[in-house]
Amino acid sequence: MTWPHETYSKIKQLPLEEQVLPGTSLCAGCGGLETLRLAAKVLGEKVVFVNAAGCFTLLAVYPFTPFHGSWLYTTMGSAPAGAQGIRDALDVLIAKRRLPKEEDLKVVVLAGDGTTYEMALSATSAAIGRNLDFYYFCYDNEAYANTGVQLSSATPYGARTTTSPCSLQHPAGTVREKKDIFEIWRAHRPPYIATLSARYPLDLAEKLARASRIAGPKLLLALSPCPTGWGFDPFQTPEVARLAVETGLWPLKEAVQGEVTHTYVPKRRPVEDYLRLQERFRHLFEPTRQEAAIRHIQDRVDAYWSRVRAEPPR
Ligand SMILES: Cc1ncc(C[n+]2csc(CCOP(=O)(O)OP(=O)(O)O)c2C)c(N)n1
Ligand code: SF4
Repeated sequence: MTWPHETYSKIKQLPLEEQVLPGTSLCAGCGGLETLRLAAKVLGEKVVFVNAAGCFTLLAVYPFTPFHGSWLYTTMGSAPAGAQGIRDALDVLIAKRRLPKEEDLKVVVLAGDGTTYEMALSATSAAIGRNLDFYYFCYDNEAYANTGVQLSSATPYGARTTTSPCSLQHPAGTVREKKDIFEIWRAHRPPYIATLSARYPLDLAEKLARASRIAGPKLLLALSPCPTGWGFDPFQTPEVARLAVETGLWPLKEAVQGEVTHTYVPKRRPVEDYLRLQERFRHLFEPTRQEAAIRHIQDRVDAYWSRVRAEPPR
């Protein structure tokens, strides 16, 4: 089955106008920035970003930002509360006719995985519970990157971080599994959740367009290859992003009112093709190949896609 594209089916349909202008101090080849750039094109100009501390802090150097829209900086745990305050203020201004409805803004939390999977999770849960009308855009680089690439709950099995190095006691590096934030959000029954990849821009744009038509809490979870933290050359960002999807490690999917659809089903290359490109997994191959760890990662991906094939939509 092919996923129907209602708004974006050709690259030339993507908005030409840039909402995130060049000239930020993020690293060259930052996959998160590319994902945000594409998402912002669809969101348009009338946006206020509520940015939790992280790499994207570097997007703005007061009083300048690369955005056409507005930007508010918050602590890691309080971005959803910041979004609530802005949403309430906008609603009050509209109700009092001090702001025309056409000038309403989309309220978008912008946060890394440390914030999303951990520090702001209870605030996010509460915001979803209050049915806050906001977007939550997570650039998931699978670590606390901005402070030195430490382990987060989004770090995948087998990856090395500065706080989970591979050692004699832990030859595979991280042996915790990545937290399933998609399912944690889905358990709250928000109206819209999607995973994104910058390497699949039409899939990404279509999901942003769908989210824009839905009121309430919306999660947009973007895998964000990080040359600095993952250890690959910046020119390889598109290839790393592509292989995450083609190996089946990063499923592209959405959940509308809780019902999951896989928006692209890859033929599935071996996970090794993806792992081998990155320094954070190098110890799985050198100096000796860690067959059990590589097999473990492959088995988990195989099991995931077997479940997808077996299960009817929920
Ligand atoms: C409560 C709190 N603890 C620690 C910090 C220091 N700090 C600033 S950015 C950051 C990393 C954020 O990680 P993540 O959300 O994954 O975003 P990334 O750095 O990957 O962009 C940390 C720990 C902080 N700002 N607030
Ligand atoms: S550390 Fe990684 S996520 Fe952060 S700006 Fe650099 S490339 Fe992007």
